[in-house]
Amino acid sequence: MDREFFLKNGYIIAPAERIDVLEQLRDQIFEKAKKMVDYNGEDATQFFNQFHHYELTGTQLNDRRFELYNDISKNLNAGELIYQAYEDLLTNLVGPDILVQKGTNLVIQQPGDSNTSPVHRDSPLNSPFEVVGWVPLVDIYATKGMYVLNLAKTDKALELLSDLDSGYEQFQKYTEKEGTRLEMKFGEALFFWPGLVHGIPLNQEEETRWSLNIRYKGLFSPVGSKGLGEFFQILRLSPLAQVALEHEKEECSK
Ligand SMILES: O=C(O)CCC(=O)C(=O)O
Ligand SMILES: [Fe+2]
Repeated sequence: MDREFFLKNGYIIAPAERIDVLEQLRDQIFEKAKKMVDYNGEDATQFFNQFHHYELTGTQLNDRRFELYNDISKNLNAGELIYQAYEDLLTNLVGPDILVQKGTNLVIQQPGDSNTSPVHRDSPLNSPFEVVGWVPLVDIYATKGMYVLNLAKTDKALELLSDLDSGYEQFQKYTEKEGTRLEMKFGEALFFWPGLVHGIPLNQEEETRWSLNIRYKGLFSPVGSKGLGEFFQILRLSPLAQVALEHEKEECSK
């Protein structure tokens, strides 16, 4: 992992260490998704990119997306698979005792859909000790993806936001202008510090974006508003932590 790049920018874009695991996850999502509409083909990429031709919007789309979210999180175990696909990088970033977000979010951003995430930061609210994994299931370019401010630009944007009169407008304009527009191939994932400012442009391409986002954090790092139990679960333990936790359980039950 390019440590220097992450330290400077607060994010990193990395190719999968195990593309086969990511392809397996994408193909399983595709198998579930194609049953929700009338598609009999075998091309996951084409299906995702051209999904807007089914003209699903509003609650119709939301209901299907929610069903898929449940499937992806529980049955496909996406948190584990994404970890396996980027294992060295994530262990480097987070350490050996790792929690994973229980639910893996799925975003389906169709061309022209103005229902996008506004410019925001995930932390504060979420713990600054989390890393966000943003994992597209299709290629990302121009307005099909997301824009992200690096650490220095995030500081500048927050300065603008602190002006109570025109703060949010300036903040939004600055982010749209200065943000790095993501250019990513399927197989690459973005990992970012949740304090970074990021936002979603109106998708003006002729393809739909399908992407996952999920959070990882160290077991022994401070929690935000979303803690272990409700929002996170244990993914990996160091041998020491495993012994210690089992021993603690025994002590409690004495
Ligand atoms: O992909 C999106 O539309 C939103 C992503 C986001 O804000 C996040 O993953 O924190
Ligand atoms: Fe976000």
